[in-house]
Amino acid sequence: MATSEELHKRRVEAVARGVGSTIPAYVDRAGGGTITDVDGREWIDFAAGIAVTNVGNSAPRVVEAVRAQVERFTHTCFMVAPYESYVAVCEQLNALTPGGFEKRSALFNSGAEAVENAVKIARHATGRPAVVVFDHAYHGRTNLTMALTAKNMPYKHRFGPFAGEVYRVPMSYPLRDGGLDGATAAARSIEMIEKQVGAENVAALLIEPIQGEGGFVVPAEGFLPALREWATAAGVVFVADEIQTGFCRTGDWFACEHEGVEPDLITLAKGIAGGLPLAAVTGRADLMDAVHVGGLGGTYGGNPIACAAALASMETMRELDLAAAARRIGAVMGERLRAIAAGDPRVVEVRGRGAMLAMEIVVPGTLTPDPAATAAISAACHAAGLLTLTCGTYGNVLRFLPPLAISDDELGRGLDILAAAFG
Ligand code: PLZ
Repeated sequence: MATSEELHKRRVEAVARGVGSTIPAYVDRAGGGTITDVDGREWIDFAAGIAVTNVGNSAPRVVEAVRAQVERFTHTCFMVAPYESYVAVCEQLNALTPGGFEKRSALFNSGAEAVENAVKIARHATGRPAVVVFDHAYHGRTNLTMALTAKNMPYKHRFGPFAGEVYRVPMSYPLRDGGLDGATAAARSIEMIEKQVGAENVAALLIEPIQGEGGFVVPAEGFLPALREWATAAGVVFVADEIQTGFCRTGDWFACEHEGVEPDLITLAKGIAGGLPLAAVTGRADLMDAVHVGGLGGTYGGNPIACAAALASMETMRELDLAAAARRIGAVMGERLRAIAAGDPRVVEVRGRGAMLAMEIVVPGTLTPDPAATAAISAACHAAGLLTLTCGTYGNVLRFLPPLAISDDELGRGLDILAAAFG
């Protein structure tokens, strides 16, 4: 077998430079909470492919379901010749997502595609043009979703012009907004919408209940409910982007449940199908069904292999109670992260929920972000066998997203490596 170094040389000659990788090692196999490269080196996985393999890599039920489906048929296109698994995934999403009202779902391939479709549906149903998003938001890399995403580098730089009718308002970010309470932070954002856009022009308010790429920003309590309440009164479609927070990651099936928020539409992807590409928009039947027949779709959306994987993933989450696992991981990890923070003044905050935790890194005694220190700590983890990711508008957040199927032993070893990387 080729070595990671050899593969890297081939990659540089063959793969476009614009596609980056966190580590220069090439995967041979992965399972549970460990990734092994072609040279036999191991990493404890605190990335889960960016919050995707919540059930673990090659989870047994997923492998079995995919194998069985591949043998029956690989693709007919649901828009041409439909099949049961697509319907079954939609039934499950309608039942699992928050909101006791009647729902419908539609399936797509990627998170960005789900977000694009949620905006299409909200615009179509309301007849309004504007979309409101937040500082630090991340919603994807397609043209519309780049417009919805806040951060220039690396996502938007020189890729414009971007789609119009996108308006950005402040996020509740307690560490950096002077600790505004949720209601006050929401009032500030709402006033900006009303004065600068006009509520009657707004089709959708789109928000990540805990921001992912933007820095694992957890809004102050009451922020999401206040926005939800305003959207209802204003006839604005409240869209929760749960692409990173969904499927047990935060200790509930969906992060909105934490404060009892019921979105009109939810965008889903990542954890939905144990690593196979699948995404969805789930929401109020009246909104979803407003769109004319044939108005939504795509060749691969709800591919049968991805649907089989999704059904097996959701079954695994239920069977192993992975929401409880996320809470357990959060308790163990949170304690260790707070201990590290207590002994290192660069860590200004430990935040997150369940198995979605982060540390924000600053110049000690200030709120000045320190992306160089963040990158150095992350690199030390990689060198010592722990796969960590960074995020944040300022590149100064270390984030931890282990598979929810990680073993106690792997989790403990990973946290030991992390503690050592802080020195
Ligand atoms: N919405 C909340 O987290 C994807 C992006 C990685 P896609 N986040 C990882 C990268 O650098 O491209 C994401 C998300 C939220 C939307 C998306 C987009 O999902 O499946 O990557 O299109």
